Amino acid sequence: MSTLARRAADALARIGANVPDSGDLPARSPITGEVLCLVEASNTAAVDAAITAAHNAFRNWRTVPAPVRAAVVRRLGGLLAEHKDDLAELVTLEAGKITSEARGEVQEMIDVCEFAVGLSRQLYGKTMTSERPGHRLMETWHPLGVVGVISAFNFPVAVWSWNTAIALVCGDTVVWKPSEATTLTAIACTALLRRACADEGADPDVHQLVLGAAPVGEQLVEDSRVALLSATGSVRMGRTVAPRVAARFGRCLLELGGNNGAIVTPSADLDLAVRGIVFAAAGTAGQRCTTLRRVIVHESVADELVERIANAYRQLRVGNPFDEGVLVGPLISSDAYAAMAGALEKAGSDGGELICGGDRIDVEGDYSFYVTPAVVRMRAQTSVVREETFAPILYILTYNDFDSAIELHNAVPQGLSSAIFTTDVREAERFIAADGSDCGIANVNIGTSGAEIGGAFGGEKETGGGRESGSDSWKAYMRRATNTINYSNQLPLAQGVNFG
Ligand code: UN1
Repeated sequence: MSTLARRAADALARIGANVPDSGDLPARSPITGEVLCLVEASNTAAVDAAITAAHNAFRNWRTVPAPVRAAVVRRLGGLLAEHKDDLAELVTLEAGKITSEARGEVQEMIDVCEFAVGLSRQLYGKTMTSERPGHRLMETWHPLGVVGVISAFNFPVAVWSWNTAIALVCGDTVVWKPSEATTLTAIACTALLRRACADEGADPDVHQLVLGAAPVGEQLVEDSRVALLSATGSVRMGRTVAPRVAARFGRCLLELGGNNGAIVTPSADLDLAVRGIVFAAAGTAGQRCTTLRRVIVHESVADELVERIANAYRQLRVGNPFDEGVLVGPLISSDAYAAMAGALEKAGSDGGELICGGDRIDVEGDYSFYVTPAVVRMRAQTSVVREETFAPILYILTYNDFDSAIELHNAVPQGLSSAIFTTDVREAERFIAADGSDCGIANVNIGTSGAEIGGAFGGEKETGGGRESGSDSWKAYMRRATNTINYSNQLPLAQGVNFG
């Protein structure tokens, strides 16, 4: 067994999960490109059985009071805190994140569990005044059913927890299909949740794990017992999923691509802007959906900003994500590297000037893909800049009047996250106003990534319109009933209708 395979097996064993050893799905590590172990994929019958089990479990789970359901989520949060390092180790092994970011991802899970526990006593419905005497009008929120969760490799555990912690307190049951690239973290999370259910005397069937490639997800898409499909991934995936779920009148919650921009104005605190930009653009090797991909900077400060970013980039250590001091780990696959190289070439032929980075470097041999984060100065927002390339490429564009900066910012098909760096209150307010950023997340003086769980997370346009995690995102996981109660002995009709 190699060192990495041993680390994975040990972390799984400490968590109390079975260590997989056979099957046709290779669990790989992007750190070296090696196969850590083989995992069994779910065949059609297994996916069907998982949906059936979740569907059956729902019948009882929906009647358990929400604060009682929350006990499972509270326990899950406790187990996650206890196994934070073990789960973070698996996240680093499978997704290639540096340790601090992997731990941050697990912290995000712990936070969302806490949030969901509080939420379990706040699934509020409104009471409205009725137009009829002796009547009360109100709304109640009820569990929806089975929630299918399709998640991506880059947040292999946090995105599952945003969905699952909230869905469980809402009274739904869950069938999870993680990315094929991150099956071990999924096995680990499932083991912890099963333990939480056992400790709290809850039915473990409320959560089901299914593993495999796209056809497994398609089964969730097509099965009318899946009431809500919450899918995180590419715009291309969303385009196939959304119409198929809509065709059976199911619900979708989509978190698709981002192409996040930051405007830097002449009044910006450049020290702060540089730090915010570098973390958002190069962190996680550019593989967050919230990664900063475009900077739109005022001409008067553009040269200075670019020089400072390039200086900071030259100091970023790229390498094995377990190594102390490394800030940028590997890309997930050879395809990711090919996409990055292709985009850089296209940007070059569009007249872009490569300021720094973009090189593949040998860290752990031929089967792993490490790159130096790239900065490219563009003369115009050409098609390659309007696309999301899931790699660390930061395009720099310039502007000379603020309205055109906002126009340029919004002139991409995606609408997830955005930021402005300014000390001018008018610019800051305008950026977050109705005619400012058109994104689901609009920040002032912080970067585009690293959102807290307390807010609703998601975006507009091709990002898909879904909202997960905090605020009132829970409403997507429940159905609303409007109730009119007549406590009089008359039967007045609404709108003054008289019927004999
Ligand atoms: C994602 O990349 O899919 O805001 C999610 C952030 C993280 C979540 C990113 N809290 O960057």
